[in-house]
Amino acid sequence: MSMHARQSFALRTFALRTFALAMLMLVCVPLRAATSDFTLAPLPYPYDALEPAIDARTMQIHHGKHHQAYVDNLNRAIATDATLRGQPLEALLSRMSKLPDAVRNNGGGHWNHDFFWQSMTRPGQGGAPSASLLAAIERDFGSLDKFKAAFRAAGLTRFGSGWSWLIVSADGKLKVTSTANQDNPLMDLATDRGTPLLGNDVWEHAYYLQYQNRRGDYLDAWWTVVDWSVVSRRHAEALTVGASGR
Ligand code: MN3
Repeated sequence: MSMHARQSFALRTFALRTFALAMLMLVCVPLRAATSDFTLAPLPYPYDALEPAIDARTMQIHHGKHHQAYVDNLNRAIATDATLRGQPLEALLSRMSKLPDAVRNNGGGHWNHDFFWQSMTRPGQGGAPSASLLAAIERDFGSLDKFKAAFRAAGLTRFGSGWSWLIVSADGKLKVTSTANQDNPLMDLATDRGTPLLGNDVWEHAYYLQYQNRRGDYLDAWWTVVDWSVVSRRHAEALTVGASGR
């Protein structure tokens, strides 16, 4: 090989490698960003849709500031750890006892709020529990009113900040529970684990502008915006998954 041919060969190899590397980066960089970073979804209704139960200003700050901060802080918390990136949030929740507090607080915050927004609809449009869900509620609580009283009590007695939940346990039974801060029943560290059907945010930021210290009034008004069609669908799905897993 002549000197000229060697140089030209080396140049071509270099160009080819550079091209291949550039292509690889083009393909991989967006993939990595798309699969591992979390984003804030828009609310499924306008900010004022839940009035008078929840006022538009509360919804605006709750979704645009609080929920956005959980998303941003979650992305920050996982950014430098390859073992935490590119996974569904539920996969992180199920091994939360082994993860940093920043992932627990913000991962829980992101999941809980997505779930919360989807659980509500305009007053009067939430329908009623399905026949199957109502039967399960009557079996495990005695009546719909007794269930609501238990759920309200869980929210009212949660000291400080947290959530009240209706869950399906592994044995298929319904249960009312509550968690502190941004924990939830999907986390392996939860006292009562199960599949959430309904959750209410009892942090002061969820109601303070409109209700101040009257958490009980917020909890009572909240039933008018619960979307029972969503809760009923979650119940049917939980039973299907539970039955195939047993
Ligand atoms: Mn909140």
